[in-house]
Amino acid sequence: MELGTRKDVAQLSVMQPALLSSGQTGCSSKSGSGKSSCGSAAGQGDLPPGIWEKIRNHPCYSEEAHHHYARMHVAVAPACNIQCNYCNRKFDCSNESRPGVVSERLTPEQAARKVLAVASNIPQMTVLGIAGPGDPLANPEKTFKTFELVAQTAPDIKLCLSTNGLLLPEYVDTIQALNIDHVTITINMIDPEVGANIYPWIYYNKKKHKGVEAARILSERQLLGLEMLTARGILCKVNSVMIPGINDHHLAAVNKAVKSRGAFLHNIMPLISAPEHGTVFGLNGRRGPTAQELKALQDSCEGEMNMMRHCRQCRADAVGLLGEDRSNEFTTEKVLEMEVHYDLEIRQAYQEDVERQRAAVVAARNEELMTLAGTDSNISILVAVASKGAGRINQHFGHAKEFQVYEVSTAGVKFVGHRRVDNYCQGGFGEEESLETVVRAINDCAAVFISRIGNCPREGLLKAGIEPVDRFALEYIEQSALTFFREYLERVRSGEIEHKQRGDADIRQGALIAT
Ligand code: CLF
Ligand code: SF4
Repeated sequence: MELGTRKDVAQLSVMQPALLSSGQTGCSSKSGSGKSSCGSAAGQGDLPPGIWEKIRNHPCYSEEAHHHYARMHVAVAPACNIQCNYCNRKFDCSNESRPGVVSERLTPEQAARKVLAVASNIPQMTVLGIAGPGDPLANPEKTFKTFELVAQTAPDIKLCLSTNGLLLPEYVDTIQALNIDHVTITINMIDPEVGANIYPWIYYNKKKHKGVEAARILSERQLLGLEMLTARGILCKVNSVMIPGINDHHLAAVNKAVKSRGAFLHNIMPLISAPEHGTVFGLNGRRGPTAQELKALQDSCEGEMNMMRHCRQCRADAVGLLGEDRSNEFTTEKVLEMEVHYDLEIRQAYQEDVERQRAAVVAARNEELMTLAGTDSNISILVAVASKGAGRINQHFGHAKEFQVYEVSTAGVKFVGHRRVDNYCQGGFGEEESLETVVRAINDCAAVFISRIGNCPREGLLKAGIEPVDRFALEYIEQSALTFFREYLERVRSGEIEHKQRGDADIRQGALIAT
Protein backbone atom coordinates (compact mmCIF):
# COMPACT_ATOMS: atom_id res chain seq x y z
CA MET A 1 0.00 0.00 0.00
CA GLU A 2 1.24 3.40 -0.89
CA LEU A 3 1.58 6.07 1.71
CA GLY A 4 0.37 9.46 0.51
CA THR A 5 2.81 12.17 -0.37
CA ARG A 6 4.69 13.87 2.45
CA LYS A 7 2.45 16.90 2.03
CA ASP A 8 -0.63 14.70 2.43
CA VAL A 9 0.74 13.24 5.62
CA ALA A 10 1.60 16.66 7.01
CA GLN A 11 -1.87 17.95 6.28
CA LEU A 12 -3.55 14.90 7.73
CA SER A 13 -1.78 15.32 10.98
CA VAL A 14 -3.36 18.66 11.76
CA MET A 15 -6.90 17.34 11.86
CA GLN A 16 -8.73 16.13 14.93
CA PRO A 17 -12.09 14.41 14.76
CA ALA A 18 -13.59 16.09 17.79
CA LEU A 19 -12.69 19.52 16.52
CA LEU A 20 -13.88 18.85 13.03
CA SER A 21 -17.22 17.69 14.27
CA SER A 22 -17.71 20.67 16.53
CA GLY A 23 -16.59 23.21 13.98
CA GLN A 24 -14.19 24.73 16.51
CA THR A 25 -10.65 25.82 15.79
CA GLY A 26 -7.51 23.91 16.70
CA CYS A 27 -6.62 22.92 20.22
CA SER A 28 -3.26 24.64 19.93
CA SER A 29 -4.75 27.98 19.02
CA LYS A 30 -3.29 29.51 22.16
CA SER A 31 0.17 28.66 20.91
CA GLY A 32 -0.25 31.29 18.29
CA SER A 33 0.39 28.90 15.45
CA GLY A 34 -3.28 28.53 14.80
CA LYS A 35 -2.63 24.90 14.09
CA SER A 36 -3.99 21.92 15.88
CA SER A 37 -2.05 18.74 16.10
CA CYS A 38 -3.55 15.92 17.96
CA GLY A 39 -1.41 13.88 15.76
CA SER A 40 -1.63 10.30 16.67
CA ALA A 41 -5.17 10.97 17.91
CA ALA A 42 -6.26 11.33 14.28
CA GLY A 43 -9.27 9.20 13.48
CA GLN A 44 -10.45 7.10 10.59
CA GLY A 45 -12.20 9.94 8.81
CA ASP A 46 -9.01 11.99 8.60
CA LEU A 47 -6.71 9.39 7.11
CA PRO A 48 -6.48 7.52 3.81
CA PRO A 49 -7.67 3.95 4.37
CA GLY A 50 -4.17 2.52 3.85
CA ILE A 51 -2.63 4.59 6.63
CA TRP A 52 -5.62 4.15 8.93
CA GLU A 53 -5.33 0.39 8.55
CA LYS A 54 -1.68 0.58 9.60
CA ILE A 55 -2.24 2.68 12.71
CA ARG A 56 -5.78 1.91 13.86
CA ASN A 57 -4.81 -0.84 16.31
CA HIS A 58 -1.16 0.07 16.85
CA PRO A 59 -0.91 1.33 20.44
CA CYS A 60 2.13 3.53 19.77
CA TYR A 61 1.07 5.09 16.47
CA SER A 62 -2.46 5.89 17.69
CA GLU A 63 -3.05 7.50 21.07
CA GLU A 64 -6.68 6.44 20.90
CA ALA A 65 -5.69 2.82 20.22
CA HIS A 66 -3.34 2.70 23.19
CA HIS A 67 -6.25 2.57 25.62
CA HIS A 68 -7.52 -0.61 23.97
CA TYR A 69 -4.73 -2.52 22.21
CA ALA A 70 -1.56 -4.11 23.51
CA ARG A 71 1.93 -4.64 22.12
CA MET A 72 4.63 -7.07 22.99
CA HIS A 73 8.39 -7.01 22.60
CA VAL A 74 10.74 -9.97 22.31
CA ALA A 75 14.32 -9.47 23.47
CA VAL A 76 16.21 -11.25 20.69
CA ALA A 77 18.79 -8.57 19.85
CA PRO A 78 21.51 -8.26 22.53
CA ALA A 79 24.38 -6.55 20.65
CA CYS A 80 24.76 -2.86 19.90
CA ASN A 81 27.02 -0.92 17.54
CA ILE A 82 27.07 2.51 19.15
CA GLN A 83 27.41 3.98 22.64
CA CYS A 84 24.90 6.51 23.96
CA ASN A 85 25.79 8.47 27.09
CA TYR A 86 22.36 7.70 28.59
CA CYS A 87 22.82 3.94 28.26
CA ASN A 88 24.55 1.35 30.41
CA ARG A 89 24.94 -1.80 28.36
CA LYS A 90 24.37 -3.98 31.40
CA PHE A 91 20.74 -3.03 30.84
CA ASP A 92 18.28 -2.73 27.92
CA CYS A 93 18.63 -0.20 25.09
CA SER A 94 17.56 3.13 26.54
CA ASN A 95 16.27 4.36 23.19
CA GLU A 96 12.99 2.56 23.87
CA SER A 97 13.39 1.37 27.44
CA ARG A 98 13.62 3.00 30.82
CA PRO A 99 17.17 2.76 32.17
CA GLY A 100 18.01 0.00 34.59
CA VAL A 101 15.79 -2.70 33.09
CA VAL A 102 17.11 -6.14 32.07
CA SER A 103 14.99 -8.30 29.79
CA GLU A 104 14.99 -12.04 29.34
CA ARG A 105 16.96 -12.89 26.16
CA LEU A 106 15.32 -15.27 23.68
CA THR A 107 16.22 -17.19 20.53
CA PRO A 108 14.02 -16.48 17.46
CA GLU A 109 12.27 -19.82 18.00
CA GLN A 110 11.57 -19.10 21.67
CA ALA A 111 10.38 -15.65 20.68
CA ALA A 112 7.98 -16.97 18.05
CA ARG A 113 6.45 -19.40 20.56
CA LYS A 114 6.09 -16.61 23.09
CA VAL A 115 4.27 -14.44 20.53
CA LEU A 116 1.77 -17.24 19.91
CA ALA A 117 1.30 -17.77 23.66
CA VAL A 118 0.61 -14.08 24.21
CA ALA A 119 -1.65 -13.86 21.14
CA SER A 120 -3.70 -16.78 22.48
CA ASN A 121 -4.11 -15.20 25.90
CA ILE A 122 -4.33 -11.50 25.04
CA PRO A 123 -6.47 -11.17 21.89
CA GLN A 124 -6.03 -7.40 21.89
CA MET A 125 -2.25 -7.83 21.44
CA THR A 126 -1.87 -6.58 17.88
CA VAL A 127 1.78 -5.58 17.49
CA LEU A 128 5.10 -7.36 17.87
CA GLY A 129 8.03 -5.00 18.33
CA ILE A 130 11.73 -5.77 18.45
CA ALA A 131 13.45 -3.03 20.39
CA GLY A 132 16.51 -4.52 21.96
CA PRO A 133 17.95 -5.15 24.45
CA GLY A 134 20.64 -3.84 22.03
CA ASP A 135 20.05 -2.63 18.49
CA PRO A 136 17.88 -4.97 16.34
CA LEU A 137 19.85 -4.18 13.18
CA ALA A 138 23.15 -4.98 14.89
CA ASN A 139 21.61 -8.48 15.26
CA PRO A 140 20.05 -8.84 11.80
CA GLU A 141 19.80 -12.64 11.61
CA LYS A 142 17.99 -13.01 14.94
CA THR A 143 15.75 -10.02 14.33
CA PHE A 144 14.62 -10.93 10.82
CA LYS A 145 14.33 -14.66 11.60
CA THR A 146 11.95 -13.81 14.43
CA PHE A 147 9.80 -11.62 12.19
CA GLU A 148 9.75 -14.31 9.52
CA LEU A 149 8.59 -17.00 11.96
CA VAL A 150 5.86 -14.78 13.41
CA ALA A 151 4.59 -13.71 9.98
CA GLN A 152 4.16 -17.39 9.10
CA THR A 153 2.27 -18.40 12.25
CA ALA A 154 0.40 -15.25 13.31
CA PRO A 155 -0.28 -13.27 10.14
CA ASP A 156 -2.62 -10.71 11.74
CA ILE A 157 0.10 -9.31 14.01
CA LYS A 158 1.74 -6.09 12.88
CA LEU A 159 5.54 -6.08 12.84
CA CYS A 160 7.44 -3.18 14.34
CA LEU A 161 11.15 -2.44 14.63
CA SER A 162 13.11 0.12 16.61
CA THR A 163 16.69 1.03 15.77
CA ASN A 164 19.43 3.57 16.33
CA GLY A 165 19.53 3.84 12.53
CA LEU A 166 23.24 3.26 11.92
CA LEU A 167 22.65 0.22 9.70
CA LEU A 168 19.23 1.17 8.42
CA PRO A 169 20.12 1.94 4.77
CA GLU A 170 21.57 -1.58 4.40
CA TYR A 171 18.35 -3.24 5.59
CA VAL A 172 15.56 -1.15 4.05
CA ASP A 173 14.92 -3.75 1.34
CA THR A 174 14.72 -6.59 3.87
CA ILE A 175 12.37 -4.53 6.05
CA GLN A 176 10.10 -3.95 3.09
CA ALA A 177 10.26 -7.56 1.93
CA LEU A 178 9.21 -8.78 5.40
CA ASN A 179 6.24 -6.35 5.53
CA ILE A 180 7.57 -4.55 8.56
CA ASP A 181 5.29 -1.56 8.32
CA HIS A 182 6.43 0.42 11.34
CA VAL A 183 9.98 1.51 12.04
CA THR A 184 11.22 3.72 14.87
CA ILE A 185 14.56 5.52 14.55
CA THR A 186 16.08 7.28 17.54
CA ILE A 187 17.38 10.61 16.27
CA ASN A 188 18.71 12.92 18.98
CA MET A 189 20.57 15.40 16.77
CA ILE A 190 21.25 16.48 13.22
CA ASP A 191 24.32 18.54 14.18
CA PRO A 192 27.42 16.36 14.79
CA GLU A 193 28.78 18.93 17.27
CA VAL A 194 25.69 18.30 19.41
CA GLY A 195 25.94 14.59 18.71
CA ALA A 196 29.50 14.38 20.02
CA ASN A 197 28.11 15.16 23.50
CA ILE A 198 25.67 12.24 23.25
CA TYR A 199 27.65 9.54 21.42
CA PRO A 200 31.28 8.89 22.44
CA TRP A 201 31.73 6.30 19.69
CA ILE A 202 30.13 4.18 17.02
CA TYR A 203 31.34 0.97 15.39
CA TYR A 204 30.84 1.15 11.65
CA ASN A 205 32.49 -0.59 8.68
CA LYS A 206 34.69 -2.65 11.01
CA LYS A 207 36.10 0.50 12.57
CA LYS A 208 35.51 2.46 15.75
CA HIS A 209 34.75 6.14 15.08
CA LYS A 210 34.78 8.73 17.84
CA GLY A 211 33.49 12.22 18.64
CA VAL A 212 32.18 14.55 15.92
CA GLU A 213 33.15 12.11 13.16
CA ALA A 214 31.10 9.34 14.79
CA ALA A 215 28.09 11.62 15.20
CA ARG A 216 28.36 12.81 11.59
CA ILE A 217 28.29 9.24 10.23
CA LEU A 218 25.43 8.28 12.52
CA SER A 219 23.33 11.30 11.59
CA GLU A 220 23.86 10.78 7.84
CA ARG A 221 22.86 7.12 8.10
CA GLN A 222 19.78 7.88 10.20
CA LEU A 223 18.44 10.55 7.85
CA LEU A 224 19.20 8.49 4.73
CA GLY A 225 17.46 5.46 6.27
CA LEU A 226 14.42 7.57 7.15
CA GLU A 227 14.17 8.92 3.59
CA MET A 228 14.50 5.45 2.08
CA LEU A 229 11.80 4.00 4.31
CA THR A 230 9.24 6.76 3.80
CA ALA A 231 9.85 6.63 0.04
CA ARG A 232 8.68 3.01 0.25
CA GLY A 233 5.53 3.89 2.20
CA ILE A 234 6.77 2.45 5.50
CA LEU A 235 5.46 4.39 8.50
CA CYS A 236 8.30 5.89 10.51
CA LYS A 237 8.31 7.19 14.03
CA VAL A 238 11.27 9.17 15.34
CA ASN A 239 12.20 8.94 19.01
CA SER A 240 14.31 11.73 20.49
CA VAL A 241 15.63 11.82 24.04
CA MET A 242 15.36 15.35 25.49
CA ILE A 243 18.66 16.04 27.27
CA PRO A 244 18.59 19.44 29.01
CA GLY A 245 21.71 21.47 28.29
CA ILE A 246 22.66 19.31 25.31
CA ASN A 247 19.89 18.95 22.72
CA ASP A 248 16.81 20.56 24.31
CA HIS A 249 17.06 23.66 22.09
CA HIS A 250 18.22 21.60 19.11
CA LEU A 251 15.25 19.20 18.98
CA ALA A 252 13.04 21.73 17.19
CA ALA A 253 15.54 21.54 14.28
CA VAL A 254 15.48 17.73 14.50
CA ASN A 255 11.67 17.88 14.35
CA LYS A 256 11.80 19.94 11.13
CA ALA A 257 14.42 17.67 9.57
CA VAL A 258 12.48 14.46 10.22
CA LYS A 259 9.17 15.99 9.24
CA SER A 260 10.60 17.08 5.90
CA ARG A 261 11.78 13.52 5.32
CA GLY A 262 8.30 12.08 5.84
CA ALA A 263 8.34 10.83 9.45
CA PHE A 264 4.77 10.14 10.58
CA LEU A 265 5.22 10.66 14.30
CA HIS A 266 7.76 12.33 16.61
CA ASN A 267 8.16 10.99 20.13
CA ILE A 268 10.20 13.32 22.35
CA MET A 269 10.99 11.37 25.52
CA PRO A 270 12.53 12.69 28.72
CA LEU A 271 16.09 11.75 29.64
CA ILE A 272 15.80 9.54 32.72
CA SER A 273 19.06 9.88 34.55
CA ALA A 274 20.16 8.81 38.01
CA PRO A 275 23.58 7.75 39.37
CA GLU A 276 22.31 4.22 40.13
CA HIS A 277 21.80 3.61 36.39
CA GLY A 278 25.59 3.82 35.93
CA THR A 279 25.33 5.83 32.71
CA VAL A 280 27.70 8.67 31.79
CA PHE A 281 24.88 11.19 32.18
CA GLY A 282 23.66 9.62 35.43
CA LEU A 283 27.13 9.60 36.98
CA ASN A 284 27.83 13.18 35.83
CA GLY A 285 24.61 14.47 37.36
CA ARG A 286 22.97 15.37 34.04
CA ARG A 287 19.33 15.93 34.96
CA GLY A 288 16.23 14.99 32.98
CA PRO A 289 13.62 17.60 32.04
CA THR A 290 10.73 18.59 34.31
CA ALA A 291 7.18 17.89 33.16
CA GLN A 292 6.71 21.52 32.12
CA GLU A 293 9.95 21.62 30.15
CA LEU A 294 9.03 18.45 28.28
CA LYS A 295 5.49 19.62 27.54
CA ALA A 296 6.71 23.05 26.36
CA LEU A 297 9.07 21.42 23.86
CA GLN A 298 6.41 18.96 22.65
CA ASP A 299 3.91 21.82 22.31
CA SER A 300 6.39 23.92 20.35
CA CYS A 301 7.00 21.06 17.90
CA GLU A 302 3.31 20.34 17.56
CA GLY A 303 2.20 22.04 14.40
CA GLU A 304 2.12 20.15 11.21
CA MET A 305 3.51 16.99 12.74
CA ASN A 306 2.03 14.29 14.94
CA MET A 307 3.60 14.28 18.38
CA MET A 308 3.52 11.12 20.47
CA ARG A 309 2.99 11.81 24.15
CA HIS A 310 1.86 8.42 25.42
CA CYS A 311 5.19 6.57 25.19
CA ARG A 312 5.95 4.54 28.34
CA GLN A 313 9.61 3.81 27.53
CA CYS A 314 8.92 0.08 27.56
CA ARG A 315 11.13 -2.86 28.42
CA ALA A 316 12.66 -4.90 25.57
CA ASP A 317 10.38 -7.77 26.69
CA ALA A 318 7.26 -5.73 27.56
CA VAL A 319 3.83 -7.35 27.19
CA GLY A 320 0.42 -5.71 27.53
CA LEU A 321 -1.21 -2.31 27.26
CA LEU A 322 1.39 0.47 27.26
CA GLY A 323 0.57 1.50 30.82
CA GLU A 324 0.77 -2.03 32.22
CA ASP A 325 3.34 -4.77 31.95
CA ARG A 326 2.43 -8.44 31.96
CA SER A 327 5.88 -9.75 31.00
CA ASN A 328 6.10 -11.74 34.26
CA GLU A 329 3.15 -13.87 33.12
CA PHE A 330 5.07 -14.92 30.00
CA THR A 331 8.54 -15.95 31.11
CA THR A 332 10.24 -18.66 29.00
CA GLU A 333 9.46 -21.24 31.67
CA LYS A 334 5.78 -20.34 31.82
CA VAL A 335 5.45 -20.13 28.04
CA LEU A 336 6.86 -23.66 27.71
CA GLU A 337 4.11 -24.97 29.98
CA MET A 338 1.31 -23.03 28.31
CA GLU A 339 -1.17 -24.51 25.93
CA VAL A 340 -0.87 -22.40 22.83
CA HIS A 341 -3.96 -22.09 20.71
CA TYR A 342 -3.77 -19.23 18.22
CA ASP A 343 -7.26 -18.73 16.79
CA LEU A 344 -7.63 -15.92 14.28
CA GLU A 345 -11.44 -15.92 14.47
CA ILE A 346 -11.49 -15.53 18.24
CA ARG A 347 -8.98 -12.71 18.00
CA GLN A 348 -11.01 -10.95 15.31
CA ALA A 349 -14.28 -11.28 17.23
CA TYR A 350 -12.64 -9.85 20.34
CA GLN A 351 -11.20 -6.95 18.37
CA GLU A 352 -14.57 -6.18 16.81
CA ASP A 353 -15.91 -5.78 20.32
CA VAL A 354 -13.00 -3.50 21.19
CA GLU A 355 -13.85 -1.37 18.15
CA ARG A 356 -17.45 -1.02 19.37
CA GLN A 357 -16.23 0.15 22.79
CA ARG A 358 -13.79 2.50 21.16
CA ALA A 359 -16.47 4.05 18.95
CA ALA A 360 -18.62 4.61 22.06
CA VAL A 361 -15.75 6.49 23.75
CA VAL A 362 -15.32 8.78 20.73
CA ALA A 363 -19.07 9.40 20.35
CA ALA A 364 -19.42 10.31 24.05
CA ARG A 365 -16.47 12.72 23.79
CA ASN A 366 -17.83 14.42 20.67
CA GLU A 367 -21.29 14.80 22.19
CA GLU A 368 -19.86 16.36 25.34
CA LEU A 369 -17.64 18.67 23.30
CA MET A 370 -20.73 20.14 21.67
CA THR A 371 -21.82 21.46 25.07
CA LEU A 372 -18.77 23.75 25.04
CA ALA A 373 -19.54 25.19 21.61
CA GLY A 374 -19.66 28.99 21.73
CA THR A 375 -17.96 29.14 25.15
CA ASP A 376 -15.28 31.81 25.19
CA SER A 377 -12.43 31.33 27.66
CA ASN A 378 -8.64 31.32 27.63
CA ILE A 379 -8.48 28.94 30.56
CA SER A 380 -6.97 25.51 30.09
CA ILE A 381 -6.31 22.99 32.84
CA LEU A 382 -4.57 19.67 33.26
CA VAL A 383 -6.30 16.74 34.92
CA ALA A 384 -4.69 13.48 36.06
CA VAL A 385 -6.53 10.19 35.61
CA ALA A 386 -6.16 6.74 37.15
CA SER A 387 -7.11 4.20 34.49
CA LYS A 388 -6.60 0.51 33.82
CA GLY A 389 -7.58 0.96 30.16
CA ALA A 390 -10.61 1.00 27.85
CA GLY A 391 -10.68 4.81 28.06
CA ARG A 392 -12.40 4.74 31.47
CA ILE A 393 -11.70 6.11 34.95
CA ASN A 394 -11.53 2.70 36.53
CA GLN A 395 -8.71 2.64 39.05
CA HIS A 396 -8.52 3.30 42.79
CA PHE A 397 -6.17 6.17 43.74
CA GLY A 398 -4.13 3.87 45.95
CA HIS A 399 -3.56 1.31 43.20
CA ALA A 400 -2.37 3.65 40.47
CA LYS A 401 1.21 3.17 39.30
CA GLU A 402 0.80 5.94 36.79
CA PHE A 403 -1.55 8.82 36.12
CA GLN A 404 -2.55 9.80 32.61
CA VAL A 405 -2.58 13.56 32.10
CA TYR A 406 -5.10 15.35 29.87
CA GLU A 407 -5.25 18.99 28.87
CA VAL A 408 -8.74 20.45 28.65
CA SER A 409 -9.82 23.78 27.16
CA THR A 410 -12.74 25.08 25.13
CA ALA A 411 -10.92 23.60 22.11
CA GLY A 412 -11.26 20.07 23.43
CA VAL A 413 -9.44 17.45 25.42
CA LYS A 414 -6.18 15.75 24.61
CA PHE A 415 -3.75 13.33 26.19
CA VAL A 416 -0.52 15.18 27.00
CA GLY A 417 1.48 12.71 29.04
CA HIS A 418 1.63 10.30 31.92
CA ARG A 419 3.37 10.29 35.28
CA ARG A 420 4.75 7.14 36.83
CA VAL A 421 4.45 6.90 40.63
CA ASP A 422 4.82 4.45 43.50
CA ASN A 423 1.34 3.26 44.27
CA TYR A 424 0.03 4.96 47.40
CA CYS A 425 -1.55 1.86 48.88
CA GLN A 426 1.20 -0.55 49.98
CA GLY A 427 0.06 -3.74 51.68
CA GLY A 428 -3.32 -2.24 52.59
CA PHE A 429 -1.94 0.97 54.08
CA GLY A 430 -1.46 4.40 52.64
CA GLU A 431 2.12 5.70 52.64
CA GLU A 432 2.76 9.34 53.55
CA GLU A 433 5.95 9.36 51.50
CA SER A 434 4.18 7.93 48.45
CA LEU A 435 1.53 10.63 48.67
CA GLU A 436 4.24 13.28 48.52
CA THR A 437 5.68 11.61 45.40
CA VAL A 438 2.25 11.47 43.77
CA VAL A 439 1.59 15.14 44.57
CA ARG A 440 4.94 16.11 43.04
CA ALA A 441 4.18 14.01 39.95
CA ILE A 442 0.78 15.62 39.28
CA ASN A 443 1.43 19.02 40.83
CA ASP A 444 0.60 20.75 37.54
CA CYS A 445 -2.94 19.27 37.53
CA ALA A 446 -6.06 20.97 38.85
CA ALA A 447 -7.80 17.68 39.61
CA VAL A 448 -7.25 13.95 39.76
CA PHE A 449 -9.97 11.56 38.56
CA ILE A 450 -10.12 8.22 40.33
CA SER A 451 -12.71 5.49 40.84
CA ARG A 452 -12.24 5.62 44.63
CA ILE A 453 -10.06 7.35 47.19
CA GLY A 454 -9.59 7.20 50.97
CA ASN A 455 -9.96 10.15 53.34
CA CYS A 456 -6.25 10.61 54.10
CA PRO A 457 -5.06 11.00 50.49
CA ARG A 458 -8.17 13.07 49.74
CA GLU A 459 -7.18 15.59 52.40
CA GLY A 460 -3.53 15.56 51.35
CA LEU A 461 -4.45 16.30 47.74
CA LEU A 462 -6.85 19.09 48.71
CA LYS A 463 -4.11 20.65 50.83
CA ALA A 464 -1.87 20.61 47.75
CA GLY A 465 -4.61 22.34 45.72
CA ILE A 466 -5.46 19.25 43.63
CA GLU A 467 -9.16 18.35 43.61
CA PRO A 468 -9.80 14.59 43.98
CA VAL A 469 -12.81 13.66 41.82
CA ASP A 470 -14.46 10.24 42.20
CA ARG A 471 -17.94 11.07 40.93
CA PHE A 472 -17.00 9.95 37.40
CA ALA A 473 -16.05 6.44 38.54
CA LEU A 474 -16.12 3.98 35.62
CA GLU A 475 -17.13 6.73 33.18
CA TYR A 476 -15.24 7.63 29.99
CA ILE A 477 -12.15 9.77 30.62
CA GLU A 478 -12.50 12.36 27.86
CA GLN A 479 -16.22 12.88 28.30
CA SER A 480 -15.75 13.29 32.07
CA ALA A 481 -12.85 15.71 31.61
CA LEU A 482 -15.00 17.92 29.37
CA THR A 483 -17.92 17.83 31.84
CA PHE A 484 -15.57 18.72 34.70
CA PHE A 485 -14.06 21.55 32.66
CA ARG A 486 -17.47 23.03 31.76
CA GLU A 487 -18.42 23.01 35.44
CA TYR A 488 -14.98 24.38 36.38
CA LEU A 489 -15.56 27.41 34.11
CA GLU A 490 -18.99 27.91 35.67
CA ARG A 491 -17.47 27.79 39.16
CA VAL A 492 -14.79 30.31 38.15
CA ARG A 493 -17.41 32.66 36.68
CA SER A 494 -19.63 32.43 39.76
CA GLY A 495 -16.64 33.18 42.01
CA GLU A 496 -16.91 29.81 43.77
CA ILE A 497 -13.30 29.04 42.86
CA GLU A 498 -10.37 31.04 41.55
CA HIS A 499 -8.46 29.73 38.55
CA LYS A 500 -4.74 29.62 39.31
CA GLN A 501 -1.79 28.56 37.19
CA ARG A 502 -0.43 25.37 38.72
CA GLY A 503 3.32 24.81 39.26
CA ASP A 504 5.69 22.34 37.62
CA ALA A 505 5.72 18.58 38.18
CA ASP A 506 8.36 15.86 38.43
CA ILE A 507 9.11 13.16 35.90
CA ARG A 508 10.32 10.12 37.75
CA GLN A 509 14.12 9.85 37.63
CA GLY A 510 15.03 7.21 40.21
CA ALA A 511 15.83 3.53 39.77
CA LEU A 512 13.14 1.68 37.89
CA ILE A 513 12.88 -1.98 38.63
CA ALA A 514 10.66 -4.46 36.79
CA THR A 515 7.97 -2.51 34.94
FE1 CLF B 1 7.41 -1.47 20.51
FE2 CLF B 1 8.29 0.80 19.76
FE3 CLF B 1 6.99 -0.68 18.05
FE4 CLF B 1 5.72 0.47 20.03
S1 CLF B 1 7.11 0.55 21.84
S2 CLF B 1 8.93 -1.17 18.95
S3 CLF B 1 6.75 1.51 18.36
S4 CLF B 1 5.56 -1.67 19.44
FE5 CLF B 1 5.81 2.49 22.05
FE6 CLF B 1 7.09 1.52 24.06
FE7 CLF B 1 7.24 4.08 23.58
FE8 CLF B 1 8.39 2.38 21.99
S5 CLF B 1 5.42 2.98 24.14
S6 CLF B 1 8.91 2.70 24.10
S7 CLF B 1 7.13 4.11 21.40
FE1 SF4 C 1 22.20 1.62 24.46
FE2 SF4 C 1 20.34 1.56 22.58
FE3 SF4 C 1 22.23 3.49 22.55
FE4 SF4 C 1 22.86 0.97 21.95
S1 SF4 C 1 21.48 2.32 20.79
S2 SF4 C 1 23.98 2.32 23.34
S3 SF4 C 1 21.57 -0.21 23.32
S4 SF4 C 1 20.64 3.20 24.09
